[in-house]
Amino acid sequence: MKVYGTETGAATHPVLLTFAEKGHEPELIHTSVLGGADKSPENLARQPFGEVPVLDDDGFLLYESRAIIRYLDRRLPGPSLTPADLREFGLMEQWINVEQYYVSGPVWTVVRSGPVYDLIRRSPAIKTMPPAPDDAELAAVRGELARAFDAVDKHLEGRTYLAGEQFSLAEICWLPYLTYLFASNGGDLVLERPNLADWWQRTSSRPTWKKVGKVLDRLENA
Ligand SMILES: N[C@@H](CCC(=O)N[C@@H](CS)C(=O)NCC(=O)O)C(=O)O
Repeated sequence: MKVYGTETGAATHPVLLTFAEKGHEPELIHTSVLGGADKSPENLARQPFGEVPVLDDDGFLLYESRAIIRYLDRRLPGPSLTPADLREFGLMEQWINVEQYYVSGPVWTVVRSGPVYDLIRRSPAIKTMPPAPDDAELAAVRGELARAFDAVDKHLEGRTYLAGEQFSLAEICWLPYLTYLFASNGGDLVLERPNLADWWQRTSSRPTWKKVGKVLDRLENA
């Protein structure tokens, strides 16, 4: 199978991590976001919104990272990343939605204030990207993250993972954004919440994530 994306992309990471957790490795076709390849006619034919990742499974094309990981979990042999228990399944879906609606957007605003964006600013692509947030905007998004992280910290009391005892697709959705938050001077928001900090330690140290969770450190990688 092929994945169009970048090895440092927070939206490509869940797909790469799902492959790794299932014991597989896709062919990653580097589609440079900073180089504008995501907006190329070829990529727009695959992904009409001009984004990556896109999965190509023997000619069957699928986009949207959270759809791709659910597909892969059923498509690939290997350990299931979806709890069989109905309530645990519900919790997994709840926390995927919390990531999508309350976490990844604010995290990206924090990223725009930090060292990763200092690097991106040296790229010609910065013309098409929003500016760094001012102090008021940064404080507001940190407040939004604090609210979401208070909720997850409370939920993780007495639990190993977001859905219960099993590492699931919910962890796969959260890890990339928290990793970029740490790389952007926002790790204090995680570490000051004890249950979330323990969960972070448990999940970010997985060999699969250490292998695929590469943060942008060179413009050529993005
Ligand atoms: N909702 C999409 C978002 C994908 C996304 O934001 N991808 C980034 C790269 S990591 C991208 O394509 N950025 C280009 C852009 O924002 O125009 C998904 O989850 O697949």
